[in-house]
Amino acid sequence: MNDDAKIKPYTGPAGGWGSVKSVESILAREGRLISGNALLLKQNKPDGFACVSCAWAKPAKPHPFEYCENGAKATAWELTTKRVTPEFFAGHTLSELRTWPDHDLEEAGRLTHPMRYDRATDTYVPVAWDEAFREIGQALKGFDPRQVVLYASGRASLETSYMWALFARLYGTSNLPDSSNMCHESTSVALQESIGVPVGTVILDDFEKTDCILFFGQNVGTNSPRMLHPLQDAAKRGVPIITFNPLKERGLERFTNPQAPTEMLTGSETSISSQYHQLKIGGDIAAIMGLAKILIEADDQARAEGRSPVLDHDFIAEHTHGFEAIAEAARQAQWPELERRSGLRRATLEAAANIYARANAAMGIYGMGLTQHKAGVENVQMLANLLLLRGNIGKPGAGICPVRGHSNVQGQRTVGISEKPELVPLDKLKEQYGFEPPRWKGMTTVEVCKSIIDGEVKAFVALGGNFVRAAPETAALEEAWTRLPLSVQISTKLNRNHLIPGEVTYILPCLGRIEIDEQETGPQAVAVEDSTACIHGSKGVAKPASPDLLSEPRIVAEIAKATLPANDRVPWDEWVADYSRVRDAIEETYPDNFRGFNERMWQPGGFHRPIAARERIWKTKTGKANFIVPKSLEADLGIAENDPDVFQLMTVRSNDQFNTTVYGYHDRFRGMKGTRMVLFMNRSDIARLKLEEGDLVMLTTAVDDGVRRQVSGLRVTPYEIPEGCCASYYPECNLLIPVWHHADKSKVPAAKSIPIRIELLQRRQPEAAE
Ligand SMILES: Nc1nc2c(c(=O)[nH]1)N[C@H]1C(S)=C(S)[C@@H](COP(=O)(O)OP(=O)(O)OC[C@H]3O[C@@H](n4cnc5c(=O)[nH]c(N)nc54)[C@H](O)[C@@H]3O)O[C@H]1N2
Ligand SMILES: Nc1nc2c(c(=O)[nH]1)N[C@H]1C(S)=C(S)[C@@H](COP(=O)(O)OP(=O)(O)OC[C@H]3O[C@@H](n4cnc5c(=O)[nH]c(N)nc54)[C@H](O)[C@@H]3O)O[C@H]1N2
Ligand SMILES: [Mo]
Repeated sequence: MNDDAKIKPYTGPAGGWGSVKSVESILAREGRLISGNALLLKQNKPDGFACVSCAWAKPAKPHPFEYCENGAKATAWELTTKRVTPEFFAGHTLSELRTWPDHDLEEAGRLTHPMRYDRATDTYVPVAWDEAFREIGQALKGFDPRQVVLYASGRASLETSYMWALFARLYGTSNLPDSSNMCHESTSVALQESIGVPVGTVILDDFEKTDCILFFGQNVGTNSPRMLHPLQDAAKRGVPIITFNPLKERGLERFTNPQAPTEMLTGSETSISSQYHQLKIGGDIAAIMGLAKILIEADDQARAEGRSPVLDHDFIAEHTHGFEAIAEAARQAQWPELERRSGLRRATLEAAANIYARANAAMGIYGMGLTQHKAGVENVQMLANLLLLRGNIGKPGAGICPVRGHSNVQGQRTVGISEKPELVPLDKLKEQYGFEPPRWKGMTTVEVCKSIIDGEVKAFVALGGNFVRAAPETAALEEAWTRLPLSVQISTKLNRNHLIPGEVTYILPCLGRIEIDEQETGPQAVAVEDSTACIHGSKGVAKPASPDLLSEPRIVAEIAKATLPANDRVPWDEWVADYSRVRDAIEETYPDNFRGFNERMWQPGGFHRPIAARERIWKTKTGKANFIVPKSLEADLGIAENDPDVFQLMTVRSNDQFNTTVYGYHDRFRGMKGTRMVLFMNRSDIARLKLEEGDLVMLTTAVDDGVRRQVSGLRVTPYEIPEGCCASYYPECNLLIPVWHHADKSKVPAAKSIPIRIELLQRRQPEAAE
């Protein structure tokens, strides 16, 4: 913990002056106060670049400053004037760098030169690009493609992602896990079964037409702050916003728009949530079943009495399958169990159900609070059930809205990065490029972790990300990583994964999306797909961090050329010279989604690819939207059930990080300053365990599989969170997640419900609690 750590409740709104100050301090720290400010004006603009932070939609008529506090931080972080050069590496062994905190690694600046690990000196040494490509290609040729993993973090553009997935299949592997496997894969699996599309159905326009928003398990003020604008507009129109979240999240309570001068001057705030329900971790299925029970029983009664129904029976009859089964499950569910599992009272759920029952068009918004559980898929399907009961899919102002994470994570799946062959038009690829693509199922992230730990993976090539830090089972994974024959990281900044070398290890530094990408035919643009399936162009505007950097498409093409036999139907060099030709190829593979790609990506607001469920076309096995009865009312069955000393731990993000990238040690909205090593607990749990605020504790995972997993030195911090639940930060707590602790159906690590025990390590120091 930093000496100046301070923990005090935060009393301001989300946004506001705190947000402006926070942006200015990071711009100053990264040496970018003046030029960074000018570049921010280009963020999320038709002639500018798409923010590298979250995947929230960009409006067609952007605000003058279409960025948020965290988008601005992400920009400043990428545009930093600091550099990690070959001299930097010469001066620091990996053993030394491993003692640095994550924050300091990335804070060291942008990577400038391709590097290869030298075991004799325990340092990275520079390598020429062509030599690196030749050696990597040579090594890949010698492996069984089934033992090679091509990981992608969700930031790379549609063009790069298409080339990456094509390279994998030409090479002969389906092992294409991406960050989505740790994130919204529960959504992709759940919604495909429920409504026949793997993505959300809501677009920005729907926010203007909705009259009820149900908000589950997403921390909008921190993780998708630009979404506060449509939420604020809706709240101002009087639209009820009903939030279900174990933690009181400031962005869901109050917001002052930092870009509205009068709001800033007068300090006026908008209340966001009209109802805020602090349910138990993993209590969503029970809570939503409770809502469904209230609606279904009220509907039974209304119909028996000849009053107008509560449910949309025309929609149910014409468009859905399985209504009777879900209705019966809801009628059978017992209130004592629903209350115990959700942690909410029946009266509370009635208050929410009353609002929902009156809305003509309602939407359900959610994030990692639903997806990262053992029953993450069932969580999402239960929300879909609730929406279907009143016909809330496929009409204006209604729909389901998973808030995606990385800025192109949804798009990567659209253009073929998937370990599931059935989701990719393999016959089309075969015809287009004249080869036989592999048809076997590739590994997900957790399967990759297991295989690395078991020593079965020969090579791991990463298109961005920080896999060892983001994945579960950190200790075993790091240890096994050192035996990987080949580890290649395509990256912009130094991170933990670079410090865990395999037998042969390369860092290949690339341009970021904000930088000008000059190729043979001139500066290139790329495209990304946001959370609402809207695709738009992005042009780099900043001078590259180093003349030695290559673009991601170029790096992918060079690795492919060095690995694969020549195939004149795959014009790697022509694609790199002119990315619009990659877009032509994407259009040829996916004509329905990408018709007129090169022109339409520059339309104001971009273009929406068609989402069948929006049109009430159901591409499911039954040909209808499916009500799906959850197997249990508990999202994390068996955890912390019978032992009061076992707690459910959720691992969340602070307002000063982007995933494993730690910008700083503050979490303004949660009142934390100077430390991330905290454990948020309910006051009565603190008292019951005879702990005190400021005590340092150790957490151990409460499972019995012969592995000891622990994190030490977390500071006990009282917080508004239900009893039996606690919260701490990701990635520090990833050490606690067993690799087998994941969503049953989607394999997303269950990072929001880790069973743990808490032990006192050290009594509070008198000054620590000030
Ligand atoms: N600034 C910033 N922006 C980001 C990111 C970042 O790290 N920093 N990461 C990006 C990425 S990749 C992603 S996926 C998104 C993540 O954005 P979020 O989905 O907001 O992810 P988390 O921070 O993990 O927070 C999850 C929320 O779920 C709540 N929660 C936990 N358990 C439960 C539960 O059982 N039920 C319910 N109802 N709620 C629960 C938590 O209290 C918390 O508010 O953000 C993206 N945007
Ligand atoms: N316990 C716990 N674990 C979690 C989660 C959780 O909530 N709790 N969340 C999960 C989720 S939702 C996600 S999405 C994953 C995130 O997992 P990842 O996507 O693997 O991790 P990031 O931290 O986003 O990756 C950061 C690194 O990406 C590189 N990078 C940044 N920009 C670029 C670029 O433009 N190009 C390239 N090539 N590289 C770039 C930088 O080197 C940086 O160090 O973590 C998951 N892990
Ligand atoms: Mo994510």
